[in-house]
Amino acid sequence: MDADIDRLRDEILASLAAAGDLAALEAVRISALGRKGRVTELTKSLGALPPEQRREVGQRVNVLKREIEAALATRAAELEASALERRLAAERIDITLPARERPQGRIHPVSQVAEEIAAIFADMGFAVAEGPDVEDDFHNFTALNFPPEHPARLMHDTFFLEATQDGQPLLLRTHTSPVQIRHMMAGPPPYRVIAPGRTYRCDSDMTHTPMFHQVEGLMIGRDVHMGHLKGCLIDFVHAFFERPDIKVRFRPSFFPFTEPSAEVDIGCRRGRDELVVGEGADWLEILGCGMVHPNVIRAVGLDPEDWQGFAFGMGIDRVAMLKYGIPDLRTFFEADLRWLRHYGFLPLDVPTTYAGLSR
Ligand code: 2NM
Repeated sequence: MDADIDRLRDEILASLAAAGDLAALEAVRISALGRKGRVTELTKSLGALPPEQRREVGQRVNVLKREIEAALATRAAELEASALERRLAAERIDITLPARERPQGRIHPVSQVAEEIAAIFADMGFAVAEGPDVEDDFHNFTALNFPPEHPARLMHDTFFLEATQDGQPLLLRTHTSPVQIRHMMAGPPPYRVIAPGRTYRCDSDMTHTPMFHQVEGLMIGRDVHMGHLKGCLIDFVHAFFERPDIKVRFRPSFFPFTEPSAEVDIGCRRGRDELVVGEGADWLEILGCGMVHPNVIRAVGLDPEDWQGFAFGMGIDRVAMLKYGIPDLRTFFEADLRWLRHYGFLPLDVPTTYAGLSR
């Protein structure tokens, strides 16, 4: 009997050690300790033994039962631990890798520079205004004090559309000034806006494209004067080129919509085939400006004795080329992905004057 119990014990412990997973281990438990299990059957057979043996064998069977239970628990813990180990290995994530891929798209330098300019003027209290690309003669020319025979109105510069409105020819705006005219006619003064956007002129060579980008600004109040114009634009130039030491000069000029008018030059150095902004003894024109002409103030229904101010305009494409060293204007409009990956900006690097315009 003792030998039988020892053999049973060895067999059960061997199959228990051989169980490769929790399901196999459960099968071993049922075959040993289940209702029809071998140890259970052994317990049931004790009744057939003579009373003096029954007690001693009964104790040995109990010891066997507890030994098997303990071995089952140990093996179960082992199997659970190795199952967890395997799952952790299979589901491992390398958290040192970025969770998202770097964005592939790039912001075009024109968009980037327009955002930079808007951020600088936003700090000075200017809102952004927009208007239609298709304009009429009144908003693009007449309200801006262009005389009827002004050369800029001619077919040569302006794209006229075949479509008309109220018998008047429609055209593609030649500057963003009509946006400012619409802004002034839409609500009461004071005004402080910039108008960035596409503009069109029938001109195409090394340095001109038929569509280009402009940003204009307008500030109208009761006592806005030339000092405000100068301070505003000098601050802008320093902020935009991120160099407070750039030299700025105002040179008299002429525009139909401003009086007096000026052009703004910045200090630069012209090398063999390079142009460095902010050093050297040469000058480079970057924007036009002036005090808004009384005729323009009158055209939008205000009295120039009460309201006055300044306006300015500059080419976004041109200042983008200067700031980011892009040599050829025409490449801006070729939609060349290799060019865009080289000169473009990351979408998450939104320009602000406090975190840096360009990083
Ligand atoms: C420039 C230069 C000077 C200008 C004028 C106006 C308006 F609508 F207020 F009359 N907007 N922009 C202006 C003035 C534009 O571009 C070189």
